[in-house]
Amino acid sequence: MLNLILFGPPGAGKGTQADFLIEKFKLNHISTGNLLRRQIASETELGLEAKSYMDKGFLVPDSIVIGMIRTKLLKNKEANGYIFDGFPRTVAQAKALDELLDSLGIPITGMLCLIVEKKELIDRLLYRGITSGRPDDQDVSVIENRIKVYQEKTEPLRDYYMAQNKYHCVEGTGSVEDIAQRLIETISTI
Ligand code: B4P
Repeated sequence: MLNLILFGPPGAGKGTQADFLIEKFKLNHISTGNLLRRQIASETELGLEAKSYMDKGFLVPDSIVIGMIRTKLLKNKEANGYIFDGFPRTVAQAKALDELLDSLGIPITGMLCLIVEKKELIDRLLYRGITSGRPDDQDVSVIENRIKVYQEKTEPLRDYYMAQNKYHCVEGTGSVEDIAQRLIETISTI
């Protein structure tokens, strides 16, 4: 089973590359961003709470996100493997994921990190703000807050997965196809 985590700052191309890898390796896509946006669109209680954090560029509380992942994993036990996109984003989430996967007997194969510089991230997200209407992509100060939260809360996960020998990085600029090729080559070496 191939179980991958896509890692990187907001706008690094996690969702974009997940689409390629799902097609190539026939994996299940678990994107916490997409799951949360679905809850917001359905105007559920969870969605309304999540929106108040997301619109300001803050992380949604761990308890909400971990509960969503647990439900999703237990529903898809027969999958070929998973791509976790945008999860885990905190050390508490990484530990919860390890516990959950241990109980299901499915280890993480590796974490794939996309490296992109800050100006490029901001340009990409502002452009997506125009084309998609996503509220968290429309204001530079919200985007900068997301990048700051990433540096403070999410980057420490690099050490967590490095200690398990599971951390791999590729350059995240260039054409979407070239980056996908870099990821596929990295996966073949794991
Ligand atoms: P996410 O939905 O995960 O959004 P994201 O970090 O902005 O990345 P995404 O994957 O969507 O974008 P991508 O880089 O592919 O999270 C949104 C919010 O949800 C978070 O801020 C947080 O509030 C909440 N949340 C989600 N998960 C959470 C968790 N686990 N815990 C707590 N809170 C959580 O692409 C960005 C743009 O770049 C796209 O427009 C794309 O077309 C473009 N792009 C991609 N590759 C490119 C390339 N090579 N060249 C040029 N443009 C490119």
